[in-house]
Amino acid sequence: MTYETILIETPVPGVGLVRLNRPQALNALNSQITREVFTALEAFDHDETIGAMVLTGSDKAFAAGADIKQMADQTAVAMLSDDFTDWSRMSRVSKPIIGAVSGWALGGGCELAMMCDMIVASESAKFGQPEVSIGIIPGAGGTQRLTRAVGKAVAMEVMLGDRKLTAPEALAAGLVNRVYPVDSYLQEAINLAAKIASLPRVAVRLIKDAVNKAEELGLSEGLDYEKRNFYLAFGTEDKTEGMTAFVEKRPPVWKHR
Ligand code: CO8
Repeated sequence: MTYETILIETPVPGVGLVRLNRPQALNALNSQITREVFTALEAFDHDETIGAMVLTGSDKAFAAGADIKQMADQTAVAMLSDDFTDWSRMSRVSKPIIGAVSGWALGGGCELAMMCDMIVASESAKFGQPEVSIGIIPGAGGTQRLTRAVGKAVAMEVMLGDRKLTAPEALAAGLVNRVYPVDSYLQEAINLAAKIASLPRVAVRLIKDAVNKAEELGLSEGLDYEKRNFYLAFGTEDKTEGMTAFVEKRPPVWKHR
Protein backbone atom coordinates (compact mmCIF):
# COMPACT_ATOMS: atom_id res chain seq x y z
CA MET A 1 0.00 0.00 0.00
CA THR A 2 1.39 3.42 -0.94
CA TYR A 3 0.33 6.56 0.89
CA GLU A 4 0.50 10.22 -0.18
CA THR A 5 -0.25 12.07 3.06
CA ILE A 6 1.32 9.88 5.73
CA LEU A 7 4.62 8.10 6.30
CA ILE A 8 4.83 4.70 7.91
CA GLU A 9 7.77 2.83 9.39
CA THR A 10 8.74 0.26 11.98
CA PRO A 11 11.30 2.19 14.07
CA VAL A 12 11.95 -0.75 16.41
CA PRO A 13 10.69 -4.33 16.26
CA GLY A 14 7.07 -4.62 17.35
CA VAL A 15 6.18 -0.93 16.89
CA GLY A 16 4.33 0.58 13.94
CA LEU A 17 4.78 4.33 13.43
CA VAL A 18 2.28 6.43 11.47
CA ARG A 19 3.34 10.02 10.76
CA LEU A 20 0.93 12.66 9.45
CA ASN A 21 2.72 14.32 6.53
CA ARG A 22 1.03 17.43 5.12
CA PRO A 23 3.59 19.95 6.39
CA GLN A 24 2.36 22.68 4.03
CA ALA A 25 -1.00 22.64 5.84
CA LEU A 26 0.23 21.90 9.38
CA ASN A 27 -1.18 18.38 8.92
CA ALA A 28 -4.74 19.65 8.51
CA LEU A 29 -7.04 16.66 8.29
CA ASN A 30 -8.78 16.20 4.96
CA SER A 31 -10.66 13.06 3.92
CA GLN A 32 -7.57 11.56 2.32
CA ILE A 33 -5.26 11.86 5.32
CA THR A 34 -7.79 10.48 7.80
CA ARG A 35 -8.58 7.59 5.43
CA GLU A 36 -4.86 6.84 5.06
CA VAL A 37 -4.26 7.05 8.83
CA PHE A 38 -7.06 4.59 9.56
CA THR A 39 -5.91 2.24 6.78
CA ALA A 40 -2.33 2.26 8.11
CA LEU A 41 -3.45 1.69 11.71
CA GLU A 42 -5.66 -1.21 10.59
CA ALA A 43 -2.75 -2.71 8.61
CA PHE A 44 -0.51 -2.60 11.69
CA ASP A 45 -3.39 -4.00 13.77
CA HIS A 46 -3.52 -7.03 11.48
CA ASP A 47 0.28 -7.42 11.34
CA GLU A 48 1.35 -10.21 13.72
CA THR A 49 4.81 -8.70 14.15
CA ILE A 50 3.39 -5.46 15.58
CA GLY A 51 2.29 -5.08 19.21
CA ALA A 52 1.64 -1.35 19.53
CA MET A 53 1.52 1.78 17.39
CA VAL A 54 2.63 5.39 17.58
CA LEU A 55 0.68 8.13 15.77
CA THR A 56 2.56 11.39 15.36
CA GLY A 57 2.79 14.57 13.28
CA SER A 58 5.69 17.01 13.04
CA ASP A 59 7.45 18.86 15.85
CA LYS A 60 5.52 22.00 14.80
CA ALA A 61 2.07 20.47 14.43
CA PHE A 62 0.47 17.20 15.34
CA ALA A 63 -2.52 18.47 13.34
CA ALA A 64 -4.03 21.98 13.13
CA GLY A 65 -7.55 20.63 12.79
CA ALA A 66 -9.88 19.52 10.06
CA ASP A 67 -8.98 20.99 6.67
CA ILE A 68 -10.90 24.26 6.66
CA LYS A 69 -10.22 24.75 2.95
CA GLN A 70 -11.86 21.39 2.19
CA MET A 71 -14.80 22.10 4.50
CA ALA A 72 -15.40 25.69 3.33
CA ASP A 73 -17.71 24.75 0.44
CA GLN A 74 -19.32 21.71 2.05
CA THR A 75 -23.03 21.56 2.68
CA ALA A 76 -24.69 19.67 5.52
CA VAL A 77 -25.91 17.05 3.06
CA ALA A 78 -22.42 16.57 1.57
CA MET A 79 -20.89 16.21 5.05
CA LEU A 80 -23.57 13.71 5.99
CA SER A 81 -23.13 11.70 2.79
CA ASP A 82 -19.35 11.53 3.24
CA ASP A 83 -19.79 10.95 7.01
CA PHE A 84 -16.77 13.23 7.40
CA THR A 85 -16.31 12.67 11.11
CA ASP A 86 -16.99 8.93 11.27
CA TRP A 87 -13.77 7.80 12.89
CA SER A 88 -15.17 4.47 14.14
CA ARG A 89 -12.50 2.62 12.13
CA MET A 90 -9.92 3.96 14.60
CA SER A 91 -12.05 2.95 17.60
CA ARG A 92 -12.00 -0.64 16.33
CA VAL A 93 -8.18 -0.89 16.32
CA SER A 94 -7.46 -3.48 19.00
CA LYS A 95 -3.78 -2.79 19.70
CA PRO A 96 -2.72 0.22 21.81
CA ILE A 97 -2.03 3.49 19.98
CA ILE A 98 0.28 6.06 21.58
CA GLY A 99 -0.22 9.63 20.34
CA ALA A 100 3.11 11.49 20.14
CA VAL A 101 1.99 15.12 20.09
CA SER A 102 4.11 18.22 19.52
CA GLY A 103 3.05 21.73 18.54
CA TRP A 104 -0.54 22.34 17.50
CA ALA A 105 -3.24 19.79 18.29
CA LEU A 106 -6.31 21.83 17.41
CA GLY A 107 -9.88 20.93 16.56
CA GLY A 108 -9.86 17.60 14.75
CA GLY A 109 -6.14 17.33 15.65
CA CYS A 110 -6.96 17.42 19.36
CA GLU A 111 -9.79 14.95 18.73
CA LEU A 112 -7.45 12.60 16.85
CA ALA A 113 -4.94 12.77 19.72
CA MET A 114 -7.72 11.99 22.20
CA MET A 115 -8.67 8.88 20.21
CA CYS A 116 -5.22 7.48 21.01
CA ASP A 117 -4.96 5.31 24.12
CA MET A 118 -2.20 7.38 25.67
CA ILE A 119 -0.58 10.68 24.77
CA VAL A 120 3.12 11.50 25.07
CA ALA A 121 3.51 15.24 24.50
CA SER A 122 6.41 17.54 23.78
CA GLU A 123 6.90 20.66 25.87
CA SER A 124 5.62 22.70 22.90
CA ALA A 125 2.29 20.85 22.55
CA LYS A 126 -0.85 23.00 22.59
CA PHE A 127 -4.32 21.46 22.73
CA GLY A 128 -7.39 23.40 21.68
CA GLN A 129 -10.89 23.18 20.22
CA PRO A 130 -11.30 26.53 18.42
CA GLU A 131 -14.15 25.44 16.08
CA VAL A 132 -16.54 28.10 17.37
CA SER A 133 -14.27 30.78 15.86
CA ILE A 134 -15.15 29.49 12.37
CA GLY A 135 -18.84 29.06 13.13
CA ILE A 136 -18.98 25.33 13.85
CA ILE A 137 -18.52 22.97 16.77
CA PRO A 138 -16.19 20.02 17.44
CA GLY A 139 -17.43 17.05 15.42
CA ALA A 140 -15.15 14.09 16.09
CA GLY A 141 -15.58 13.73 19.83
CA GLY A 142 -14.24 17.01 21.26
CA THR A 143 -17.28 17.92 23.34
CA GLN A 144 -17.40 14.38 24.77
CA ARG A 145 -13.82 13.15 25.12
CA LEU A 146 -12.29 16.45 26.26
CA THR A 147 -15.02 16.88 28.87
CA ARG A 148 -14.41 13.36 30.18
CA ALA A 149 -10.64 13.95 30.21
CA VAL A 150 -10.38 17.39 31.83
CA GLY A 151 -13.82 18.05 33.35
CA LYS A 152 -16.64 20.36 32.35
CA ALA A 153 -15.23 23.72 33.48
CA VAL A 154 -11.91 23.44 31.63
CA ALA A 155 -13.57 21.85 28.57
CA MET A 156 -16.05 24.72 28.34
CA GLU A 157 -13.21 27.24 28.51
CA VAL A 158 -11.22 25.42 25.83
CA MET A 159 -14.25 25.34 23.50
CA LEU A 160 -15.82 28.71 24.32
CA GLY A 161 -12.96 30.79 25.71
CA ASP A 162 -10.35 29.95 23.05
CA ARG A 163 -8.10 28.55 25.76
CA LYS A 164 -5.22 26.42 24.50
CA LEU A 165 -3.93 23.92 27.05
CA THR A 166 -0.14 23.90 27.26
CA ALA A 167 1.64 20.59 27.75
CA PRO A 168 2.06 21.07 31.54
CA GLU A 169 -1.61 22.08 31.82
CA ALA A 170 -2.69 19.06 29.78
CA LEU A 171 -0.55 16.85 32.04
CA ALA A 172 -2.06 18.33 35.20
CA ALA A 173 -5.58 17.96 33.77
CA GLY A 174 -5.04 14.27 32.92
CA LEU A 175 -5.24 14.72 29.15
CA VAL A 176 -1.68 13.50 28.52
CA ASN A 177 0.48 10.86 30.16
CA ARG A 178 3.97 12.35 29.87
CA VAL A 179 5.72 15.52 28.74
CA TYR A 180 9.26 15.51 27.33
CA PRO A 181 11.49 18.00 25.47
CA VAL A 182 10.82 18.36 21.75
CA ASP A 183 14.07 16.51 21.02
CA SER A 184 12.98 13.34 22.79
CA TYR A 185 9.16 13.04 22.94
CA LEU A 186 8.91 10.86 19.83
CA GLN A 187 11.63 8.48 20.99
CA GLU A 188 9.97 8.28 24.42
CA ALA A 189 6.64 7.44 22.74
CA ILE A 190 8.37 4.73 20.69
CA ASN A 191 10.02 3.38 23.87
CA LEU A 192 6.63 3.20 25.60
CA ALA A 193 5.09 1.45 22.58
CA ALA A 194 8.03 -1.01 22.50
CA LYS A 195 7.48 -1.80 26.17
CA ILE A 196 3.79 -2.51 25.51
CA ALA A 197 4.67 -4.56 22.41
CA SER A 198 6.81 -6.84 24.59
CA LEU A 199 3.80 -7.79 26.76
CA PRO A 200 1.43 -10.72 26.10
CA ARG A 201 -0.78 -9.32 23.35
CA VAL A 202 -4.06 -11.05 24.09
CA ALA A 203 -4.02 -9.69 27.66
CA VAL A 204 -3.02 -6.23 26.36
CA ARG A 205 -5.95 -6.30 23.94
CA LEU A 206 -8.39 -7.39 26.65
CA ILE A 207 -7.20 -4.58 28.95
CA LYS A 208 -7.52 -1.90 26.24
CA ASP A 209 -10.99 -3.17 25.43
CA ALA A 210 -12.14 -3.17 29.06
CA VAL A 211 -10.67 0.26 29.92
CA ASN A 212 -12.41 1.78 26.89
CA LYS A 213 -15.67 0.25 28.05
CA ALA A 214 -15.25 2.12 31.36
CA GLU A 215 -16.00 5.33 29.46
CA GLU A 216 -19.31 3.96 28.21
CA LEU A 217 -20.76 1.62 30.83
CA GLY A 218 -22.07 2.05 34.37
CA LEU A 219 -19.94 0.51 37.15
CA SER A 220 -21.76 -2.80 37.59
CA GLU A 221 -22.01 -3.40 33.82
CA GLY A 222 -18.33 -2.44 33.52
CA LEU A 223 -17.33 -4.87 36.27
CA ASP A 224 -19.28 -7.64 34.54
CA TYR A 225 -17.53 -6.78 31.28
CA GLU A 226 -14.12 -6.86 32.97
CA LYS A 227 -14.93 -10.23 34.57
CA ARG A 228 -15.65 -11.77 31.16
CA ASN A 229 -12.35 -10.48 29.76
CA PHE A 230 -10.55 -11.71 32.92
CA TYR A 231 -11.92 -15.24 32.51
CA LEU A 232 -11.13 -15.13 28.79
CA ALA A 233 -7.47 -14.44 29.65
CA PHE A 234 -7.45 -17.81 31.45
CA GLY A 235 -7.97 -19.47 28.07
CA THR A 236 -4.62 -18.22 26.73
CA GLU A 237 -1.31 -20.05 26.51
CA ASP A 238 0.34 -16.88 27.81
CA LYS A 239 -1.61 -17.16 31.09
CA THR A 240 -0.12 -20.63 31.61
CA GLU A 241 3.33 -19.42 30.60
CA GLY A 242 3.17 -16.25 32.75
CA MET A 243 2.15 -18.08 35.91
CA THR A 244 4.51 -21.03 35.32
CA ALA A 245 7.42 -18.63 34.72
CA PHE A 246 6.60 -16.79 37.95
CA VAL A 247 6.58 -20.04 39.95
CA GLU A 248 9.81 -21.23 38.28
CA LYS A 249 11.45 -17.82 38.88
CA ARG A 250 12.34 -17.27 35.19
CA PRO A 251 11.30 -14.66 32.61
CA PRO A 252 8.19 -15.61 30.61
CA VAL A 253 8.40 -16.36 26.89
CA TRP A 254 5.18 -15.00 25.34
CA LYS A 255 3.48 -16.70 22.42
CA HIS A 256 0.79 -14.02 22.05
CA ARG A 257 -1.96 -16.61 22.06
N1 CO8 B 1 -7.12 23.72 7.55
C1 CO8 B 1 -6.53 24.03 6.39
N2 CO8 B 1 -5.32 24.65 6.30
C2 CO8 B 1 -4.70 24.97 7.46
C3 CO8 B 1 -5.27 24.67 8.72
C4 CO8 B 1 -6.53 24.00 8.73
N3 CO8 B 1 -7.13 23.62 9.89
N4 CO8 B 1 -4.43 25.11 9.68
C5 CO8 B 1 -3.38 25.66 9.04
N5 CO8 B 1 -3.53 25.57 7.71
C6 CO8 B 1 -2.63 26.06 6.65
C7 CO8 B 1 -2.70 27.57 6.51
O1 CO8 B 1 -3.80 27.94 5.70
C8 CO8 B 1 -1.36 27.86 5.88
O2 CO8 B 1 -1.42 27.55 4.51
P1 CO8 B 1 -1.01 28.67 3.38
O3 CO8 B 1 0.43 28.96 3.66
O4 CO8 B 1 -1.27 27.98 2.10
O5 CO8 B 1 -1.88 29.85 3.66
C9 CO8 B 1 -0.45 26.84 6.52
O6 CO8 B 1 -1.28 25.80 7.03
C10 CO8 B 1 0.35 27.39 7.70
O7 CO8 B 1 -0.57 27.98 8.60
P2 CO8 B 1 -0.39 29.46 9.20
O8 CO8 B 1 0.33 30.34 8.24
O9 CO8 B 1 -1.73 29.93 9.69
O10 CO8 B 1 0.58 29.11 10.44
P3 CO8 B 1 0.74 29.93 11.80
O11 CO8 B 1 1.94 29.35 12.45
O12 CO8 B 1 0.74 31.41 11.54
O13 CO8 B 1 -0.57 29.60 12.65
C11 CO8 B 1 -2.27 28.13 13.58
C12 CO8 B 1 -0.80 28.28 13.12
C13 CO8 B 1 -2.53 28.99 14.81
C14 CO8 B 1 -2.46 26.65 13.91
C15 CO8 B 1 -3.23 28.58 12.43
O14 CO8 B 1 -2.82 27.95 11.22
C16 CO8 B 1 -4.68 28.22 12.67
O15 CO8 B 1 -5.34 28.89 13.44
N6 CO8 B 1 -5.17 27.15 12.01
C17 CO8 B 1 -6.57 26.76 12.10
C18 CO8 B 1 -6.85 26.10 13.44
C19 CO8 B 1 -8.31 25.71 13.53
O16 CO8 B 1 -9.21 26.52 13.50
N7 CO8 B 1 -8.55 24.38 13.68
C20 CO8 B 1 -9.91 23.85 13.80
C21 CO8 B 1 -10.44 23.51 12.45
S1 CO8 B 1 -12.15 23.00 12.50
C22 CO8 B 1 -12.08 21.37 13.03
O17 CO8 B 1 -11.05 20.84 13.30
C23 CO8 B 1 -13.40 20.66 13.11
C24 CO8 B 1 -13.22 19.22 13.56
C25 CO8 B 1 -14.30 18.38 12.94
C26 CO8 B 1 -13.99 16.88 13.03
C27 CO8 B 1 -12.72 16.46 12.34
C28 CO8 B 1 -12.93 15.88 10.97
C29 CO8 B 1 -11.66 15.62 10.20
